[in-house]
Amino acid sequence: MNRPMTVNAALVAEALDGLRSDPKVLHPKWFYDSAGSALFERITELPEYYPTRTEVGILRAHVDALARHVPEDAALIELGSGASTKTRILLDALRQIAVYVPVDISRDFLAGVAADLDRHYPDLVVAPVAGDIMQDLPLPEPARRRRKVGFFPGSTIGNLDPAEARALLRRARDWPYVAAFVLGVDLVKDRDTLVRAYDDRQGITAAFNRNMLHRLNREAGADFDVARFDHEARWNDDHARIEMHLVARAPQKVRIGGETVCFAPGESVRTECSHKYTRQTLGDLAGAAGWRVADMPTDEGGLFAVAILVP
Ligand code: AVJ
Repeated sequence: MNRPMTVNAALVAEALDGLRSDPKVLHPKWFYDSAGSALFERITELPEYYPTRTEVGILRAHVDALARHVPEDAALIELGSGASTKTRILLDALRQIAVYVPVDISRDFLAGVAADLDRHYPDLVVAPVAGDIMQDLPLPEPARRRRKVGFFPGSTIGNLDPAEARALLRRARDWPYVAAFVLGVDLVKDRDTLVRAYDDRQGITAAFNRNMLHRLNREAGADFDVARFDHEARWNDDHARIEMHLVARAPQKVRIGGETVCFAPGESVRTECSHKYTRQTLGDLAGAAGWRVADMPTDEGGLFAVAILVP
């Protein structure tokens, strides 16, 4: 007999809230179960998805420009650290970093990353913090009295709406002894390049998007007929963002949390926004949070930028 499923109550509540809103939305944080995280790793290697490889290239080519803004004996605080792959570019080049604070929602994942970093960087103090980067998290003791540099790569700030992005940068600006903030941002460019980056030919991004509905079926007791939802990546010019949608091909009645959610034919649920910036809009965002853009190196193609913000 199948074990009764343990329902993820937070997921049920938040999903119902989003599915009752108009337009229907779901939060992108729910993408990242183990299946979703594995699909995202595959996305980063897709030919159409340029951000990851482009940002790594910029970090490698401009690490000296970064070094000028990292004080001696600094604490590097990374938001949404994940596998800390890009961080190693900084840790290898910037010997002045004495403390590394990876902040991530997954406690288990952090433990693995911290243990691995301890082995590779014996002189580095690694002080992981498990938590939601949208909350005001307490900084660990080894970082408190040190000069701090924030690191938020990947253009993950693009997932936040402007008010949330401003609030996150403002919280970092209020860190005691903050010296700089290194921020990966995807830049506004031609619509086709942007849409292709979120709707690849192999359908990996479509599978990543649909996995959200599989997760709701697995963990929230929903009964989405996932195959009857089409993946769509749309450029929203008014908000300068790519939106990922799952579009109902036919009328759908979905049971979740003891309620019924109805989709009309063609109706979508928006699962993610990825805001894109220009030098001007990034400068406006940084300025509104108390920062100044000291430098903003890009790749030769001008696809992506690493903004170095200073107080
Ligand atoms: C990890 C949030 C930066 O917005 O580009 C990739 C996630 N979504 N392909 C992004 C994502 C579809 C990615 N971030």
